[in-house]
Amino acid sequence: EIVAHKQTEVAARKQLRSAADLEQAPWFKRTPLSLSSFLQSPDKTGIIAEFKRRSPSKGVINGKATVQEVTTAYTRYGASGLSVLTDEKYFGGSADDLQQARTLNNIPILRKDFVIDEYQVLEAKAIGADVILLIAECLSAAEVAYLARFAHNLGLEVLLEVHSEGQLEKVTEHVHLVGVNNRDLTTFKVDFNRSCELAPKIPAGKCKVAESGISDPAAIVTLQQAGFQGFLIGEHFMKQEDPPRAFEH
Ligand code: IGP
Repeated sequence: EIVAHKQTEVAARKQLRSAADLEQAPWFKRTPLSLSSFLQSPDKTGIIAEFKRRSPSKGVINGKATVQEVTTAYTRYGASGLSVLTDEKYFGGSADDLQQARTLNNIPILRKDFVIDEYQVLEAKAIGADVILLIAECLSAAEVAYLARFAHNLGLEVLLEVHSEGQLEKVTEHVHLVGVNNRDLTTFKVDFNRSCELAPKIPAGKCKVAESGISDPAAIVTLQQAGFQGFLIGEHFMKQEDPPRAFEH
């Protein structure tokens, strides 16, 4: 269902702005930052902090905080990277949110969306993203391989999200980071053990990222011991009365 919606959305966006036009965007010439290097930097937290207004599982998480105030606070408090939802229909995000974040922050930014077409990869580069997300659940092994190579050739890093051991077969040489989503995309259930179980099975040399449902420092320590270098956190920060303050605790 999501894939069908994205196909329609991409077709409409192509009409508004051609791929050739995206390549003329000022950000297109920028050299992207490497999220995998930032995650390994000892003076950073390993946290990839997400700007997320709402989600299909939780409804509205925060309808009033602005992308400007939240992302600059995330950066100030030591995030290793930012994740900005650009999906409008399910998450209330936009490409413009990511561009705003890019203008104000000099750390890697992940374009959080359901990428199914190379047009969205060009768009990611044009709006100033450094990393794209590919979701194994939504793509065949051949599609992952093709889109990952395409992104890599543009200098973007690729985070491949998996939820089961079988999906690890879709990891290719152009996938730089592997994310284990603790949340099942169909039932929305969060299971921490998922990350710990899959961690040892992730191919060597890939940066490991644990995703979803993380809200306390103890969980981060456990995940670190399991071999994770990155921790993707959205809701816990966004649901605070004052998300910019969340990092102080
Ligand atoms: C963040 P949380 O539970 O901290 O808000 O999770 C992130 O992992 C989640 O937003 C996410 C997501 C996705 C969103 C993981 N994979 C794929 C959209 C699409």
